[in-house]
Amino acid sequence: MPQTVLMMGSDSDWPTLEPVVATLKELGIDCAVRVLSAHRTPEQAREFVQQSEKGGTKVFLCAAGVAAHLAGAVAAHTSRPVIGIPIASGPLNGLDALLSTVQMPPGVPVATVAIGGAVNAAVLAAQIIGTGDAAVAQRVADWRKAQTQKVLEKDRKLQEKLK
Ligand code: RP5
Repeated sequence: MPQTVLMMGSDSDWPTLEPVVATLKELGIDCAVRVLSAHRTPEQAREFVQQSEKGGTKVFLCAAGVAAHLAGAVAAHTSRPVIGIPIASGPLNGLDALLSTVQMPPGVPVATVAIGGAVNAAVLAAQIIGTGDAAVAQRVADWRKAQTQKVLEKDRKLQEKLK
């Protein structure tokens, strides 16, 4: 089993989530990707979570839109960290999914990123794994340094244009 799994409520969520997999890849972390819904395939979702946990998956990333219960349902079945990604897929543009994902009862946390926060979900997963893996922690630190350099370069180019 890979170190992380990304579960999404529908394949219609995938375009928002491609950066999760791309960012995890940049950070050298493998990821299984599944379409499994808290409402439409509850038994299969539970089985997959339990198998993944047994297989050694360290972090679950769960994305859903509208009445977004996937991350919470997954958190109910594992004591591994769960990161929730609310998707802007309905008429409320993700505010419904944000509140459905973040408002967990005490004792069953879901670390919820911003609506559509795919990159942060991947970086957070890497940071969690990095607490027990020095190579991953180093790759996260390097990735953040590269991000800083990109911003400084953008600023430099803008200053050139404004001269
Ligand atoms: C949610 O309902 C999914 O995560 C998706 O964001 C939304 C719409 O799903 P589809 O009707 O496109 O399958 O459960």
